[in-house]
Amino acid sequence: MDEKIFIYFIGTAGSGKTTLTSSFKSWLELKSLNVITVNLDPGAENLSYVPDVDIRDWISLKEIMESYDLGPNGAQIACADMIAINSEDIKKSINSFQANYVLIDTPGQLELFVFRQSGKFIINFLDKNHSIIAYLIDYLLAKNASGFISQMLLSLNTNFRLKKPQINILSKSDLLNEKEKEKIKLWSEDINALRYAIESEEPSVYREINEKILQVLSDFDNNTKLKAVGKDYYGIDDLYTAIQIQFHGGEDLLKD
Ligand SMILES: Nc1nc2c(ncn2[C@@H]2O[C@H](COP(=O)(O)OP(=O)(O)O)[C@@H](O)[C@H]2O)c(=O)[nH]1
Ligand SMILES: [Mg+2]
Repeated sequence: MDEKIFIYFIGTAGSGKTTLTSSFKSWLELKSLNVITVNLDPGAENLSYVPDVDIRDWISLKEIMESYDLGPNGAQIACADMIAINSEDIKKSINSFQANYVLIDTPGQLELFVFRQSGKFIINFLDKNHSIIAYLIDYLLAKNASGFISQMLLSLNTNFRLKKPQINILSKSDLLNEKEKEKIKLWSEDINALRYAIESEEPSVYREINEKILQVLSDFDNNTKLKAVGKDYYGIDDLYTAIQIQFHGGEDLLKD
């Protein structure tokens, strides 16, 4: 079967997108599955994997800075918009590979891909129906209830913008102790536990706004359940299973 599934790793800067792209690729290869990687970050400097398709072959952050006399932030924005201009070439290059899984590492800053037009455009252009978002939440930003809630809102915002199936992932979970990991997972599964935590953290004067936000999260609770991943392939099998359930009704493509 050579139908491709496109998996986009999205998250705030430093949330672990590149690292997870790399470890998911080697995990799939260990299982003898066909996988390719695509780097869509024009500003990437040191990648921990060798991309099969690389946006840097078409766009150079340095050249854009020099040609248009832009600083690094302006150039990142211009480069992000140029991803769409190169979409035809990117698609051709991806289609020249036989692969079941296409892992796509997105630009460092989430807003460059999620809030601008080019991200949504390229996802639908490459494959409207077989795309899934692996949304990474940095454990460091989710350790208290207020941080956790804002990360969840950002995840919902991504879902609202891109309108694709989405799996929420707690990244770098090897840096959390079991108690912390369980606490964060509980918040993602039990809105009352989250309500209790935010009420203990913030003065009651904020209760009304907090309650409204909790209501939004609770209404979209299919999107909040977290899968924890970390070093040494921790949690990767759960991530793989969640993707299989989305596209193959749980059928396992593992050959061994
Ligand atoms: N301990 C640990 N560190 C990680 C993990 N994933 C990423 N990191 C570190 O977090 C930093 C940012 O990761 P990176 O993949 O470049 O994030 P990106 O900006 O989202 O692509 C790097 O120093 C990584 O080594 C993980 O699962 N465990
Ligand atoms: Mg990266």
